[in-house]
Amino acid sequence: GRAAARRGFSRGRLGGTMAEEAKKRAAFAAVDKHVQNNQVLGIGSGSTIVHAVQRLAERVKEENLAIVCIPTSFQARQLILQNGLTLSDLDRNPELDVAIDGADEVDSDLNLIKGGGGCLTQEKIVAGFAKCFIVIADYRKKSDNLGEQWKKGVPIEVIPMAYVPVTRALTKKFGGVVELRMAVNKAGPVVTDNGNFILDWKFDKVHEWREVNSAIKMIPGKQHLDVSLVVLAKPARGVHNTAAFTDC
Ligand code: ABF
Repeated sequence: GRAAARRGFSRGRLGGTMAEEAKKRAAFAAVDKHVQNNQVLGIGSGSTIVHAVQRLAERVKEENLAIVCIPTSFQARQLILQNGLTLSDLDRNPELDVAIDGADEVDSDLNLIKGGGGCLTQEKIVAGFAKCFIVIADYRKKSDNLGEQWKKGVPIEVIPMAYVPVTRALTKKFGGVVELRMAVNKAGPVVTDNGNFILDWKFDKVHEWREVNSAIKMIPGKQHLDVSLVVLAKPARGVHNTAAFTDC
């Protein structure tokens, strides 16, 4: 109903439009506040980043900015090229000024679930080499505890040969249910940009995320856990129910 639409949960046209508007406002605010001339920028993945890249392209054109972009996925690479921005890579630019990305959920301690879109490993690598990491999260992503908004679990990229033992190790240690992410047509598993699989860990309680993050990194065969414990310092900007968070 209307209340649901107001909260952005409606699947209808109104809800969709409101959600896009919220993403756009947060993305524009983030780019306007954090992007400056002569920067090397990491470009995240997902649907929010599309708005950020659009604003970036406008600013580059209007202000004649010299910006170099490092993609975090095939999608990000295409976005950079389609918007006429300068594409680079970590070989040429191993250090970034700012990485900008979306998130699936942000809790009140600013822990994030990322990787719903399946691009977590490259996103994390690119963010890891940036001096500053900006997360664009509109109001729908905000929750008191991880799992309240994002119901699909914590994505974990895994080397294909290891997905069964990693699944067992995860559930043994932390409980919950682990699912191998399947392609939409169910013909086979989703394969990431890196040729790996994705496990979605549906946890059944609130965890100490920092500990979980470190523990999962020690399981052989997994690539990354993206309960990105990039504990972000403070809300940088709130614009009409949207927020861009930063750890700069
Ligand atoms: C990426 O895109 C991911 O880490 C996250 O899963 C997703 C967010 O997508 P959207 O902006 O479409 O909500 O940042």
